[in-house]
Amino acid sequence: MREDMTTGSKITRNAQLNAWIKEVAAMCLPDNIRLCNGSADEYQEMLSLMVSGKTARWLNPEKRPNSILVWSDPADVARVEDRTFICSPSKDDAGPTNNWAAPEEMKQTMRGLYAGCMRGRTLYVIPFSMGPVGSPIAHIGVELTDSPYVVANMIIMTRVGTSVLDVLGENGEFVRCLHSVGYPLVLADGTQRADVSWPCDGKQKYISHFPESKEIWSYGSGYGGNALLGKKCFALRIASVMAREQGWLAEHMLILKLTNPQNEVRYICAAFPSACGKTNLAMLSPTIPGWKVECVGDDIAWMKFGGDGRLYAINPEAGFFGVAPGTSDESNLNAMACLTRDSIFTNCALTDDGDVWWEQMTPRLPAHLIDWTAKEWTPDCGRNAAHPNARFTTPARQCPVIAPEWEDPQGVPISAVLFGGRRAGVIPLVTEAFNWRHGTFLGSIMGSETTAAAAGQVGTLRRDPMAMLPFCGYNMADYWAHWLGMGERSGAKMPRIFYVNWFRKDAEGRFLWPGYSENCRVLKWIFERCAGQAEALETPLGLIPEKGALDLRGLSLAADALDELLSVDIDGCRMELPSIEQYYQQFGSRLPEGLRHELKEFGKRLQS
Ligand code: GTP
Ligand code: SPV
Ligand code: MN
Repeated sequence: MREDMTTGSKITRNAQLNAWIKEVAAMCLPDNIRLCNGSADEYQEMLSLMVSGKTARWLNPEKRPNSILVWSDPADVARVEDRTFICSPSKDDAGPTNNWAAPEEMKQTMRGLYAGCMRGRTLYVIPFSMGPVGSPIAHIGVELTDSPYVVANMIIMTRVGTSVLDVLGENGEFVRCLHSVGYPLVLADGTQRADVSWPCDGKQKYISHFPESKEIWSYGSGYGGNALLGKKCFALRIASVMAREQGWLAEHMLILKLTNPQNEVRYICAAFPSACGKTNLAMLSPTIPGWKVECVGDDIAWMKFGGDGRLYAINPEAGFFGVAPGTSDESNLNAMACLTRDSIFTNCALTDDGDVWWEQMTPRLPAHLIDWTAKEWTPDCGRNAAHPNARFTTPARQCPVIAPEWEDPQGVPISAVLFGGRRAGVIPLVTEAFNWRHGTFLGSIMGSETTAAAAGQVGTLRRDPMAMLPFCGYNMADYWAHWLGMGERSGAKMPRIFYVNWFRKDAEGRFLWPGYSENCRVLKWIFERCAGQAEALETPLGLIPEKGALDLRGLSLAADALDELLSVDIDGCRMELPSIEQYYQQFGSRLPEGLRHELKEFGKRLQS
């Protein structure tokens, strides 16, 4: 099948794929082309290649068997939202919340950057499935990349291999994902240069999406969502466009399975912005006896209607690319258990005995470390040892609480959808929407304080509708209309919608709610609401738990904390009305009438 390794003319059975590989090879000029099969041997080979190329180091095999630590270029540590573009034919189709460029102009610019950008390197062809191979909810992509780090991460995060090419067959459709770190080893004038441990383009980065042709072109970064193109680029930005065209949902949501002491099961999705607690909630260890949480997915949910009119969700990914800092036996024992072996650590610190460390990992600070910038670190040095967006990549199957049905090609039926963000004030611990349309409204006005998951300032409040602000591949107002339309289509069979906030603070700036495992108390109330059991109180914002409806047995909360957690700050809501109106205004006539109506009703409820 591999007749011509340098031009890629017959590398697979799929003629379109072969032609595309050939075209990219002619532009990027790699020394070799390699078709990846996703095997264990290939994964090991990529790790060894990274270690010999000084991109990675092996961790102590007695501490973390078969695991590596990678340090990136300090200028390439997170998603670059200001370099992310939605190149739809018209600017209005990208909408006011996305960066836009005309497709052909962008392609022309990027062709200039891609020209010869893989000189001296290997072009890896990664056929991957988002979702169980062959599932009716799954979709196929092919990433072309010059980064072994990307290959290894994609093998963990997606299903890579020949079985994908079998499903693709001779004529199958796939999303084209082109990626280059943008660091050729032979320059245009023919001079050679040595590789560096984390190749990237320090000056230019582009993460471009072409929704019409369903293509992704990424250049200049090797990090996370900028480079692992199956994740945010495909599974959210491009998939959100596909979902709208085809009548389903592609969302930035975890999926969890909740079982009560009577062995009844409910599946719940939750959309929180980046670094706002999805991985933690997805694997939570409940503190209420008899309740169980199992994980189906921790970052992305694809939901399609089943024959019964309900929404069924799959996790399109196969691994976790999780935030390391803050992860500990205390906060997320199950994530820690995933990480005991066969994992990739990026921008974590190195201990003297060859293990990894990050902030809050252990109750006691290590006396000495090498930090993520390869400098000596001691507790008094005044710097973080790990980058705040340091990440682990680990196979989902290593999670001790992975749900047995996590790879069910049919997906799991969703009973509730949660929205949430970091809100120091105003928003209560939990609020239930009156109905789907009101829930869509709550999702659309969701705000959150920014985190280190994206380059830029941390801790400023921004609206992040449905946690999709950086991930919606088309006009946000049209996306809301799609949400409303989905609800009209399936009515009462749609999941109930809730708005949660683990991050409310007191006057001294301390979290009012213990969070983490204790969030199971809120999950229990949600479960019971879905079963028509727990009591709720009507407020202008929505339905909040009746006093006593929240199971707080065994939890010691400060005396007035609960009152504050379960109160709607009416004045605070009133003060936000103008900013919501202003926010909506930028969408002009594209704003769905249903949301305009909800905002009006909200205003009225706040007056009375
Ligand atoms: P992405 O992978 O970027 O999409 O992030 P995520 O939403 O999966 O966030 P994650 O679960 O990794 O949590 C990020 C940080 O939020 C953690 O380091 C915790 O410090 C913090 N966090 C998570 N859950 C809670 C909670 O219930 N309460 C508080 N106070 N902090 C939390
Ligand atoms: C996020 O930022 O929401 C992530 C990490 O899950 S990344 O893959 O870099 O997008
Ligand atoms: Mn995420």
